[in-house]
Amino acid sequence: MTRGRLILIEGLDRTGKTTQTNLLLEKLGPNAQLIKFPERTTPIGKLIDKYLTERSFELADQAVHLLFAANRWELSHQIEALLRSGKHVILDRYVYSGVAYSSAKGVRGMDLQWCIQPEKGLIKPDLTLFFTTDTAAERQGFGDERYEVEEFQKKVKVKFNDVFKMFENPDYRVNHIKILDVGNKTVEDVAAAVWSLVSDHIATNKSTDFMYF
Ligand code: NYM
Repeated sequence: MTRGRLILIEGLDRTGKTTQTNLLLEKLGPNAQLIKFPERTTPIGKLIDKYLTERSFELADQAVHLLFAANRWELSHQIEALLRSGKHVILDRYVYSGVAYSSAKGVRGMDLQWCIQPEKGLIKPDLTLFFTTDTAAERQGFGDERYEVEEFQKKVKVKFNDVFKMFENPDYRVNHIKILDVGNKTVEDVAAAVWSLVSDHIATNKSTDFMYF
C-alpha cells in the first residue's frame, strides 16, 4: 500500500491558510487529517499558547523556538503513523514557519542554521504551498497575538524567502515548494489553485519512502 502524502500549507499571518486547509480537508474527505501548528492542546502547546496570547508571560527567544520545535516532535509519531496507514496529512504551518519567525527576531546567534537544528529528523512535506501577498492592505485586521504586527510580518516574509533559498542548497534539498500569490484572489480562486496542485501531486506521487529535514 502506498503511504499518504504530507501536504503543508505555509504562509504569512492573515493569508487564508486556515480557511484553505479546512477546504482542502473537506475535498480530501475521510482519507485525510488536518494538523495545525502550533498544536495548542498538548503540554508544550499550552505553554506556546500562553506565550502568544499573554504579553506579560516572558520566555527567552531561544526557549520559545525550542518549544515550537518540540511541539512538532510531540506530534511526529502520530503524523508518521497516519501516513503509513495510507491517510493524507494536511499541515497548517510546520518547520518553515518555525525557522522564519524565530530568525526574523534578529536575536544574536539565532540564524537560520541555529534555528533548523532542532527540526532535523522531522518528516519533510511531500508538497508545500506557500501563501504570500504583496499588498499589505490585503492583510488588515491582524489579531492581538504576539508577532501580529505589520513591521514584524515584513521581516518574516524576507526570512521565508531566505529559508526556501537555504533549502535549495543541495544539502537541504526540498522538493515541491510552490509559491502562491494569494493577494487580490478570492477564496474560491485560491481553493481551485490549491486543489489543482494537490490532486495532481497525489495522482502522480506514489513513493513509499519518507524524506527528512
Ligand atoms: N509560529 C508558528 C512560530 O513562531 N513558530 C512556529 O514554529 C509556528 C508553527 O505562531 N504568528 C507563530 C506564527 C504565528 C503564531 O500561529 C501562531 P497561527 O497559525 O496564527 O495559530
